[in-house]
Amino acid sequence: MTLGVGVIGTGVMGAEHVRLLREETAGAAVVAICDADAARAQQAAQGAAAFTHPMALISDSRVQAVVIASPDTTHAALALACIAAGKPVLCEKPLAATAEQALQVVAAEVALGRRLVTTGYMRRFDPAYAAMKRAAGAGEIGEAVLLHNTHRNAAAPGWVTGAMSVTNSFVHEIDISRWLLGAEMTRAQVHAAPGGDPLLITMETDRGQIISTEVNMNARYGYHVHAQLVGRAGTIEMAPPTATLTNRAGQHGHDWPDNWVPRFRDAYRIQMNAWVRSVTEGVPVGASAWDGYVATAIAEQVVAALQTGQATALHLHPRPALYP
Ligand code: ISE
Repeated sequence: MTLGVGVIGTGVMGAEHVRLLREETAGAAVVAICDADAARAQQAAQGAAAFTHPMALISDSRVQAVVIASPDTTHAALALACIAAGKPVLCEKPLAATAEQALQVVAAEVALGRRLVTTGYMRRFDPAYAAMKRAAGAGEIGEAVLLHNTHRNAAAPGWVTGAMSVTNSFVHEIDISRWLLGAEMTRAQVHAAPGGDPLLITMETDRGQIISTEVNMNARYGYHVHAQLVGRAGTIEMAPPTATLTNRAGQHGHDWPDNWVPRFRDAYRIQMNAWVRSVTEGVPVGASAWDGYVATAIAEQVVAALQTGQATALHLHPRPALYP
């Protein structure tokens, strides 16, 4: 069986998801594309149906499942529309622009009684993060007590405004830290360099672990994501994200990618294949709507902590039984 997928948005991530579905995903076909710009939608569609209104794509009978890759502020309403239409959806992170909107998505799934939403926290499918989780789970470094994260963008994308270094970038560390450590965040404090970038964010978990994260939107030299997990009996960290090392001009080293697409290419591919399989088999995979809510809710409270500079207790809505 081939799953008919409709993709909403043809920006950086929409284009990559379409490419993955067409070239590197088993069991799926792109049957529809939506972009507010009709010419862009038409061009990306390459013969598939082209829409300028996302609701038209979601209700089209050829579309069996949906990928949302439109701007962050549109995610929650579109995810809600997919749930109302009974269609599985891979929604780019963040799930919503506010915790309140994310909770509405959770509530809609709870009312339906089953999970249709996967939130695209693709780092869960990254081979390096997965290896770190496996090693920590197997007790190879003893009890994990600290996690150091580095999240550097070469340059802030043009659409980054206000607190988006937290709500659009740091949300990844919220999600991957919970996933790696198997814990929830309980406290956060934010230190900002003059001008507000970079940020150094510390969080504590309900298991007493400490997480430090540098979020840097203008590192200049390239896109650099790194994590090191510190256990009582050792550490495990990511190796440089390239297959080769170069000697040239008196220097030894590797190149850095420009942005997250090449760095997380494997993660996006593995995520897309796992999602298509999960839809076909009816078994949810990846970050849930609940995980999407948690990341956005904590990000919102971290933005408040950024204003005060104080250590702040973090709170979550009670977890519904649908998300064990
Ligand atoms: C972007 O939206 C992403 O999701 C990337 O993974 C992240 O590294 C980047 O900072 C975000 O702006």
